[in-house]
Amino acid sequence: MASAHISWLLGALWVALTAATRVYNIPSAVSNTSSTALFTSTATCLDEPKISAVDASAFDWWYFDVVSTDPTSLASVVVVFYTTAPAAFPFFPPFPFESVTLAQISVSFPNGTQFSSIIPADGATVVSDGNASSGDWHGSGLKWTHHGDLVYSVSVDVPDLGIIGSIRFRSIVPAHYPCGPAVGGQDMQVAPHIGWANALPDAASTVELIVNGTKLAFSGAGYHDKNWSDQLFTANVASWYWGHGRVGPYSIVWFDYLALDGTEHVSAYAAQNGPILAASCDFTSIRVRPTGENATYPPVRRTGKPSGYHITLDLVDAGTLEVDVLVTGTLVDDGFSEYTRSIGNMTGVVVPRGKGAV
Ligand SMILES: *[C@@H]1O[C@H](CO)[C@@H](O)[C@H](O)[C@H]1NC(C)=O
Ligand SMILES: *[C@@H]1O[C@H](CO)[C@@H](O)[C@H](O)[C@H]1NC(C)=O
Ligand SMILES: *[C@@H]1O[C@H](CO)[C@@H](O)[C@H](O)[C@H]1NC(C)=O
Ligand SMILES: *[C@@H]1O[C@H](CO)[C@@H](O)[C@H](O)[C@H]1NC(C)=O
Ligand SMILES: *[C@@H]1O[C@H](CO)[C@@H](O)[C@H](O)[C@H]1NC(C)=O
Ligand SMILES: *[C@@H]1O[C@H](CO)[C@@H](O)[C@H](O)[C@H]1NC(C)=O
Ligand SMILES: CC(=O)N[C@H]1CO[C@H](CO)[C@@H](O)[C@@H]1O
Repeated sequence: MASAHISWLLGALWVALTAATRVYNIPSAVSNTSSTALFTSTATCLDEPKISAVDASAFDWWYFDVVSTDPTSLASVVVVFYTTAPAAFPFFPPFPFESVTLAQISVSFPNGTQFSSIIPADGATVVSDGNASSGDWHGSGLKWTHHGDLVYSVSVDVPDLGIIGSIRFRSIVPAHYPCGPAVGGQDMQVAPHIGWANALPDAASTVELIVNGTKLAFSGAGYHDKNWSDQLFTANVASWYWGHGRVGPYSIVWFDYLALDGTEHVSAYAAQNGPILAASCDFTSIRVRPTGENATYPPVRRTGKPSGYHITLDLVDAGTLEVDVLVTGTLVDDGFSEYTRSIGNMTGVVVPRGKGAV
């Protein structure tokens, strides 16, 4: 009797594990099989690969960052795991890498001194488990793991660059898709043919790295998302403002994008110590505009980097959140693309519902 009971338990466990865990081995060569992308969510598998193959125009990336919550510090770290043919993605220097599996690490010290490098990997393995995943970009020294859906860590061991250490993320707010919560049946396109799944909109994070003998240790606001497409990135994008941060008790993520045909696409997310207040891609849910220097909108190719942004985010029942972002440091200004990534101070006020509607 007892042994029959035990084998039933093991059997059930085995079924549960095989149903939940999926392993993807991604070769480093460009695929000659044309790629298809998944754009409707299932109840699970939020952080798993979303393209069927990495052909010459498809891309799929896993992005992690942490920004110091000390407003006097410019400390940050960004780690990105790409599967992309370099041509599919314009934010790369014209380098001679053959590999479509590339890892990137960028750090900035509290005083703003920066370092960034892209490391080709010899293929990659992604293991999807529930709504979370782990990834290993073989031979790059960079990988990520997870413990349940809420805790992620990125480990770094790149002796050639002199960088070693780890970055830990503990989620403090729920995951989401562009237009709503992380449930099944959602449209995962934030704009035509651009998929987005935000596993960690805000995470209590700690960074412990040694960079060529210098310690870079800080705690801050962490973030992890993934983006994918079955088309060339530049086929669709004219401008794109995106960011995340904490203002008072709110964790926010904003996105305001202008397509080449002039159509604006937005996504707004706000959560307060846990519950989601807003998760929407409705046109009225958010507006992000540049402010101060170089505030030309829509931006043209010559427009320099704005000195700030104003965000109006509809918190639904809680009112409207008006946020000003003042840029304190620029992390990416690569000189070959218009892509920049910045750190800034955020201040905000909540206008209660029914007030200030002029
Ligand atoms: C794709 O096709 C090219 C040209 O025919 C070939 O050199 C390459 O090995 C192929 N790649 C794969 C992964 O089969
Ligand atoms: C900034 O900080 C880094 C790391 O501590 C240090 O190596 C560098 O010399 C500093 N730069 C300046 C201009 O102080
Ligand atoms: C994935 O997240 C959704 C939404 O929170 C939840 O309903 C579902 O149970 C999760 N799936 C797993 C396997 O954890
Ligand atoms: C560390 O030093 C080595 C040798 O000088 C250099 O190649 C590498 O780029 C440095 N790494 C960083 C993160 O500055
Ligand atoms: C505004 O753009 C100019 C030209 O690109 C640039 O030199 C300047 O630094 C920019 N201002 C800010 C605040 O970044
Ligand atoms: C950001 O906040 C810090 C701390 O209050 C302040 O020292 C710094 O001047 C601010 N920077 C900007 C651009 O507002
Ligand atoms: C790191 C990064 O740029 N992530 C992007 C993923 O896609 C969403 C929606 O397109 C953007 O808001 C993020 O900027």
